[in-house]
Amino acid sequence: MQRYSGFGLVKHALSHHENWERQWRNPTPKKQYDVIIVGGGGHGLATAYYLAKEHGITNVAVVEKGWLGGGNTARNTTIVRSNYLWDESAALYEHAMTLWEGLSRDLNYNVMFSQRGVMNLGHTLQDMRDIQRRVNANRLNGIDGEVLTPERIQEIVPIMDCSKNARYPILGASWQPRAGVARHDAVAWGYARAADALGVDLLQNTEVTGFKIRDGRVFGVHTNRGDIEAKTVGCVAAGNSGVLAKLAGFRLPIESHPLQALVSEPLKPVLDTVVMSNHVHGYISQTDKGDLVIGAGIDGYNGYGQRGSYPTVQHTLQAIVEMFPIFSRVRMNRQWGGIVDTCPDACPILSKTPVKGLFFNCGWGTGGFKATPGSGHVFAWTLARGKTHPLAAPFSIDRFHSGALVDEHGAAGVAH
Ligand code: FAD
Ligand code: PYC
Repeated sequence: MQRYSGFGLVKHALSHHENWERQWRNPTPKKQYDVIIVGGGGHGLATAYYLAKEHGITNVAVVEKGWLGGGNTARNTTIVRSNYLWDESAALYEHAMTLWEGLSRDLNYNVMFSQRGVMNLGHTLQDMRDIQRRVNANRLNGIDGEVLTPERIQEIVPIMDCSKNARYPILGASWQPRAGVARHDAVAWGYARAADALGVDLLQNTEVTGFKIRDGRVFGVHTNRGDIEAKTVGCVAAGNSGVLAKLAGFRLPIESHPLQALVSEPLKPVLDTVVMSNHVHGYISQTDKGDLVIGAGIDGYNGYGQRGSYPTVQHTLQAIVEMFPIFSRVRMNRQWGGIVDTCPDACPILSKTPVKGLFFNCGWGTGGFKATPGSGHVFAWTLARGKTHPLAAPFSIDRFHSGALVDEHGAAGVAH
């Protein structure tokens, strides 16, 4: 793996950004691999990295139709937390959290994981009961969390309107101090560089257009660059998972929706934590560059356009201004959308499928960025052994037949 000395950094700083080494190769697809990962977002790249690093499986291709990390990984608002209600999901997201805490060192790449705390506001008595219940559940699972009073919230976020005169007065909040944000692109690039260094082929501009299936077993994929064979295929394609399942001949209980976000013009540092309100319906943080990062819920219709509609933006900004009147004259710089794959219980699918050798990792909906290292870690284990990792077992497709759903709509919260 490339390591820069102090001299190397100075050389690159003075080079006018010329002659930088490529961070990963641009290989020609081989005819055959041991494992194919479909989707080069954070989850797919993490899966490939852990396959190589932890299971010694390096004859792996990540097949990406666009550029690495250009899907939801590039489009998300980077909130990382593990304060989920039920034991099954809390265990999975907390597994991810412990990996986040060592990720920059593990990848030798600064993913800028900033544990600045995440606050979920309560505005009604029912909100406060739900908050208390979830914080209790988190603490029983060894996950940090506390319930904040309005006075304490005001101390942490002095610029928020915590007065009793606010239209939606703040009655309290849950607070996870270890939660925070990370630099989304760096996560994709860090995993990509590390996977490439271990021998994984990262195939960009390569779209999977079908699966090679015989006698109920997968043995490869069709792509726009020719067929590639492998006895194990893992699909990690977020908003396109339903399309891929259809190509493989089955249906997933998934809806694909646009989810939007916005960033403002850069401001001086004014907000050093993450604030989310399910009830007023908006969330906000400030990047190290100074931009406010803002979002709320999905657009209600299904679609594959990475855009979203104006009324959702308007509603989101109204919510932010209710909580932060001080931002009423801040100008927005950019808006965009991603396509999120939502399941009926707001939980992911990490599962075998009706096709032998074909596995799906999807359904993370509006909240999968925080899971990236944990998802890759357990999915790599699953692909390497051909059986489901214990942390992934509750999230198999079978739950939609058995009825053993894990309802996390409360914790998925603001965006669902
Ligand atoms: P992606 O990064 O989308 O990667 C999937 C890849 O598959 C894509 O690059 C795509 O091009 C590729 N692909 C699809 N079809 C094919 C094909 N046929 N052949 C080859 N490649 C294919 N989560 C959080 O935890 N915190 C947040 O704050 C947060 N905010 C969000 C805000 C927005 C606006 C959005 C849209 C999402 C947000 N999320 C958040 C959700 C999060 O972004 C996703 O759950 C997560 O990034 C999914 O990662 P992924 O690697 O599975 O998907
Ligand atoms: O899962 O925390 C989250 C989240 C916030 C915004 C979008 N998703």
